[in-house]
Formats: sequence, C-alpha cells, structure tokens
Amino acid sequence: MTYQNYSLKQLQQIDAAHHLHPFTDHKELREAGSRVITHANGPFIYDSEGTELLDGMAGLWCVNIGYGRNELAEAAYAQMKELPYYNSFFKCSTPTPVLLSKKLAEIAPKNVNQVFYGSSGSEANDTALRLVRHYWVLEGKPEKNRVISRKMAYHGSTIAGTSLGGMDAMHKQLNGAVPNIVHVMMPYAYELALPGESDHDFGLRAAKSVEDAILEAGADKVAAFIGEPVMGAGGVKIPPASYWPEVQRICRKYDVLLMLDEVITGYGRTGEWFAAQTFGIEPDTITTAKALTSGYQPLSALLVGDRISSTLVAKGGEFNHGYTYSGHPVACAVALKNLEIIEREGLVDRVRNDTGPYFAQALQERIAGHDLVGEVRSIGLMGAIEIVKDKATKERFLPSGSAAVVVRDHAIANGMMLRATGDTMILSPPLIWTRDTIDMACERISKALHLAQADLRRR
Ligand code: PXG
Repeated sequence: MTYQNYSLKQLQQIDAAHHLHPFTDHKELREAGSRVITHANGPFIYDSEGTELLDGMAGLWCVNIGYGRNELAEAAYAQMKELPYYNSFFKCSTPTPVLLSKKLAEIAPKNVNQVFYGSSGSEANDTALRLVRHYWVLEGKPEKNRVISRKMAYHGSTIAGTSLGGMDAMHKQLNGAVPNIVHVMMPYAYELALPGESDHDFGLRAAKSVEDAILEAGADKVAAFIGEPVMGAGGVKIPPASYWPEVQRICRKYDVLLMLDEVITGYGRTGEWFAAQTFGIEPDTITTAKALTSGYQPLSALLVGDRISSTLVAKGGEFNHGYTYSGHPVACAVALKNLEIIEREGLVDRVRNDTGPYFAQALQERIAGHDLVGEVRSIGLMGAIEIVKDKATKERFLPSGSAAVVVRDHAIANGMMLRATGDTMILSPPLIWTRDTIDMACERISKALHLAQADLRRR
C-alpha cells in the first residue's frame, strides 16, 4: 500500500467520506479530521506528520509487548504460507489452535483447561453468555438463566456485549437489551464509599449487592455473575481486596457461576498471567482477547473451567455456536509467539516485582500531589488519575467529563498518548515499559496537568 502518495489532508478527506469510526461523533470528526497513525516502534507511535507519542494505552489496552516485533510478523508470514486458513468445525483442527490451547491451559488458573476461540472480546462474551445458559439447560435447570453484572461494566459492543455491560449511553442506543441481565453497584470506593467506611467494609458492601440481586431473583433463577476483575473502560476501578473473595463465596453459596472478563487484565497486566490469580479466585469462565496477540492479530479466547466443560462432554449434544474464524491458524500462531516473548522476557514477573510497584510509587509521588488530582490508583501497569476541581470535597469540573479531555489534549500535545473516560485519566502502557519510560510518562503528564490547570482556572 502506498499511502505515502497521499497528503494528510487527502487521507482525512477520504476517511471522512468513507470510514465510519467506532464510538465516534461523526459530525465532530468531520470538522476536526482524524489523526493518522502510520508507524510505531517499541513504546512509541508516530503520526503521518512524524510526531512521536509515548503510547500510554498500549494501543487500546492490547499491545503488551510493544510495537515493531519482527518475530510476530515472521510467525504470521510462515503460517500464511503453510496454511492461511482452515476451519475447526466438522471434527477438523489445525495445529496452532491445538498448541495454543495447551499453553493457555498451562498458564490459566488450575480449574481452567479448555478454550473456545473467536476474533474479538465481544464475540468471546457472546460465547460466554450462550455457554453458561447452555450449561444450565444441560444440567436440567433451564430457568437458571439470569446474569448479574455491574453498572459501568464494559463487556463489548455487540448486542450481548452491550446488554452485559452497564454503560447507560450504550443501553439507550440499544433500545431493547438481551433480557434477564441485571446490573448492581460497582466496587468504586472513591465515589461510592460512605463517610468513614473502610475500604475493606466497602468491598464487602459492594459484594453484598451481588447477594441481594441473587436473593431478589431467587438463586434458582440466576445462572452467573460477570465482572471485569478491574473495571477498565469504566475508569480503572480497582476493587478493595475484600471484594472478589466475597463475591466468589456468595456465588458458591448460591450455586451461581463466576464469569471473569479479563479482556484487559489478561496476559500480564496486573502482574500475573490473569487477574484471577492476582485476586486469588477460581472463575468458571475467563474472557480474554487483546493482549493474547498483543493486538498483532484479532483473536479472542474464552477460557472454560472444568465444571462447564465436563458437563458439555458428559452430556454430549452439539453446542450450536461458533465463528468462521474460531481458532484461526494465523492468529493462533501469532498468539503462541507473543506468549513465548512475554515468557522469555519475563514481562509478567517484571510487572509484579519491579515496574508495577515503581509505577504505583511514581504516580503517588509525582502526580497525586497536583491540585487537579483527587486520587491516583494503580495495579500492575494499569492506572487511573481522577481529575477534580477541589481535592478535599472531590467536586468535579462542569460539564461532567470535560476537564479530563483538556488534560488529555495537553498530554498529547506534549508527546504522551493517554485516554480520558469521564473525569478519569487512564494509563495502560505496554508491559515493556521500564523505570525510565515511567519517569518520562510522569514528566509529560505533570506538564499536561499544569497546562490544563491554567486553562481550567480561566473558564
Ligand atoms: N470486555 C472488556 C473488559 C473490554 O475492555 C471487550 C470486552 C470487547 O472486546 P472487543 O475486542 O470486542 O472490543 C473489551 C474492549 C476504551 C475501549 O475506550 C475499551 C475496549 C474496547 C474499545 C474501547 O477503553 N475494551
């Protein structure tokens, strides 16, 4: 492709004429024109004008091993030459999904040993929803079909993903969600803890909302609870340590399956392969995608626990579900190489023992003290900065969500790509970040905060 023959203006015009972008106000985009990212290397991305940006979001929470890895390109090329595609329907398989499944079973929690593939996190959550409902039918309890989720959860953008998720703006446009899904409170202490309530007690109270929802529906009607171990798109909301063990206890008590959505947390982000291990829980399903291939190929893997898979096998009968690209040979070859690199470079241990703690300390020491910052928090290499008007009262700037965008735009102008969601700045960098990269990021973010403060005070 020779995009170099086009000027930025031309690319923007063609983009506006023909390309509908995800989660975008198309009127606004046409006025502004898109930023065209053309290449990337290591922790940096570059736009068509040659501007270098430190990528604080690992693409969109996915490029965990950073950019420019020839080994992944070579793995894809070799697989494309040998066998670009064959399906895994009709009692067929190809080698790479077989070997990838074995690898995933090795690194997953010990009760999780089977894998169902798709091409995106949304597809994997569709699979998960269909699978847990199918499980209860096989168990002779078809009325056990309700799912409990949380407000502000993000589980993807398909109809099932949107229904499972708890984003009001998305539900409004859905105009009719998949039935029998209810949403309970999120474990977000910064805004929801009561005055004087400890983190521990708040975590238990947030978990209790799951029990209340089970009791309200009747345990014999509830199939599963689904949650992101750390809510990602909803604003890197890290639950207190008391939350997940209590949710697991409640699920077990009422015989409700536990579904974790690790599309963001999977493959090292929290300092373990999976956040299930960070929080010490044993889920029945784990939805994964994104960093499974570090974003070099679209691939998702729904990891399925023994309880569900043993019923599928014991009861038999076809599970009428699957995608053309389930177990795509090229995507699976890239995933295998990606996991090999994460292992070879010790990236998960590095996040747990070195960069994760350093990142937490850097945010506390260099960002938290700023006047605009209400709180910083992080787990592994996943962090959030709350933007407030008043640190003491936690009062926000109005209109809601506008201040973080000001900070973000200054950050980008100062060479730092990060994301704003509501009034929260988010960081989810590649796991290849070193202490030096963290220092560089903190400098650029501090500068952005100072510049944003001047703008916001003038308003
Ligand atoms: N679950 C979770 C927890 C996610 O974060 C999905 C499912 C859906 O995955 P796919 O591959 O279908 O997009 C996601 C995706 C953002 C943002 O703005 C986050 C996601 C996707 C797009 C934007 O933070 N997460």
